[in-house]
Amino acid sequence: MNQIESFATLAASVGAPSYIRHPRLLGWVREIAALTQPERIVWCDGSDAEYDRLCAEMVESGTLVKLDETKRPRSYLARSDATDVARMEDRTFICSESRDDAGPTNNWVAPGEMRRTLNGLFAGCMRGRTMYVVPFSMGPLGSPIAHIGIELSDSPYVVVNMKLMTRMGRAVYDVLGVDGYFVPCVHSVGAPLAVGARDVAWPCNRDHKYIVHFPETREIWSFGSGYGGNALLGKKCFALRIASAMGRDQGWLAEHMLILGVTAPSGEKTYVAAAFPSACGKTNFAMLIPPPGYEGWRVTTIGDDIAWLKPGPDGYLHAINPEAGYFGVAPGTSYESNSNAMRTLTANVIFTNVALTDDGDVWWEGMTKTPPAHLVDWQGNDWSPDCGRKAAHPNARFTVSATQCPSLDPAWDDPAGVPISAFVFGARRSDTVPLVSEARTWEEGVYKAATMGSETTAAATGKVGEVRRDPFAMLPFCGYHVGDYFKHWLAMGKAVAHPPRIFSVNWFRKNGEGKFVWPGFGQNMRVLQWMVERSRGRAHARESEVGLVPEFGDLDWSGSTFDAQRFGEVTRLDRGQWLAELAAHDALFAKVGEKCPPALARERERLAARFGA
Ligand code: O2Y
Ligand code: MN
Repeated sequence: MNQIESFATLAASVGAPSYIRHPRLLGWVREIAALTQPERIVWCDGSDAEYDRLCAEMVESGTLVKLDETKRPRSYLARSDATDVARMEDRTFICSESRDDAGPTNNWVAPGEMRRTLNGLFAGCMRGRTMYVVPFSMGPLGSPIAHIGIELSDSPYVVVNMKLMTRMGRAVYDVLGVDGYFVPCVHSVGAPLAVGARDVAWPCNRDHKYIVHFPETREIWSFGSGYGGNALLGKKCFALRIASAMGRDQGWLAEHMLILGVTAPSGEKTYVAAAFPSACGKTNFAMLIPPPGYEGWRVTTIGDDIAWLKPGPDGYLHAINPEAGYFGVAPGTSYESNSNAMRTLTANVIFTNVALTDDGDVWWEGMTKTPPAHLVDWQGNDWSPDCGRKAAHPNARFTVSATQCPSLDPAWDDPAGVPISAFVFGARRSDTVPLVSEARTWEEGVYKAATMGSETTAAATGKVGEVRRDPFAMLPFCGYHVGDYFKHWLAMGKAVAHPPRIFSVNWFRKNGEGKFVWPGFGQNMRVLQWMVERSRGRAHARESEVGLVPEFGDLDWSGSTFDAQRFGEVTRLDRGQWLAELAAHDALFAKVGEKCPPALARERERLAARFGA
């Protein structure tokens, strides 16, 4: 806005509704519209009527299939382009001023060069399309832990997903006022529509995809993809990559963590935050149902993927779930594996890339033991059980509001967040890492989390069983130098009077026959109970090379037939495997380079000494 232009003229130039009083926002919308040249601008209010209207328009255009109203009320299926099915780490960039601030784990391009590339790609990219202005709060509206973003997108699929995944809508402008801070997020599917041309069901750009973050100016620009984490910019882009850099600067943490509450039969409540790499059953743990024998215990869900944690006045780290919905992976989800998730999905869901049944419902691998005799697969083709293809894409997703989750914690929307007593770091390891161990000190815990490695799955990378180092489960999500991130974590332990205890877990140990030994799922409650008790200074533990560990009798085995011999198999420490593990830690620290904090090198020496290395 130049000095003589009135606010009214500026607002009128972008068709803004009268409740928007933020000149900088209006100026930015005008600037992006001038660059991208949309046919119209729509200011989203987040209402149910708007959601229903956009879904109806997408059914009309072929982007969504309406599911059977009696089987799956108010629910839809989207089928994406076959080139646009997942987050793309190789197309994700951290464009800090200095390469050194992005560090060795991020793709870096100089901001000036990237801006030139983006200006070229975004010029006219919304021609023939609508640019939606999507206001959203990550976290409860007005919470001191929450932050606001505005996403400009030419995808109505993004708008309806953002409505389910975030606190999206008009009330955000009340929090923003006339000059409140917001993270600007620009998204285009990168497929301008020529006058009179017919659109495709899933527009995207097959040749150019860029998911770009400018951590200093806290901007996100995403081009070419309409899928998940690439396009719903509140999630991985804002709530992890940009927020992690904000947390470093402002003294808080943005983490790839679920948040759950454990209520004991006495009524005592403990909150736990847990980080797992993708494809390690995070949603199942967040919605855990205690097994028979645990009558009176309850696990409640605050979040299934991301946690923002700030020091609270009581000396605890307080966590919120910045999201308001779940973008969960569908394959493998069943009433056996996660009945809370299945019950969440009975209505008001957007499914992406699952299969369609003949009676207008959805199906995916693992949902039932016996597949239906006929389906339409995620690419719209006829499917039968013997056709040799998967019916649902392995990364098929559901988008659903958290409010539908039967295990939703009453404090999930509390602006003050919940006080965290324990951090849990878990990964997929068929050997080496025991079922559970507790760090003796904050530094030992940071070392455990920093050196975490997880075996890759077909769904994640195509390569199976390779151990990929994934510090804090943040490898694809840390928006700055990973060495500085370790340093920040070390400092956060001193920033609060009551830092959470830190634990490592591994549900995935295999025996000599390659079979999982630990039953997992609801049985993880036994380990969770021990961690909760430990964080309250109770349950027994013994010293081991990798920290404090339970003996068989330290876990509650009510209702279980799991015996001491199998417990030995999932807790055994093999010196040879740990020497190899230490070598892998050394390789990671060499990659992190000079910024790797000396405290971690000291922890490495202590660990090596305990193994007599
Ligand atoms: O592939 C995508 O776009 C989604 S990835 C995802 C979605 C929900 C929660 N976590 C993840 C992840 O990759 O960690
Ligand atoms: Mn995740």
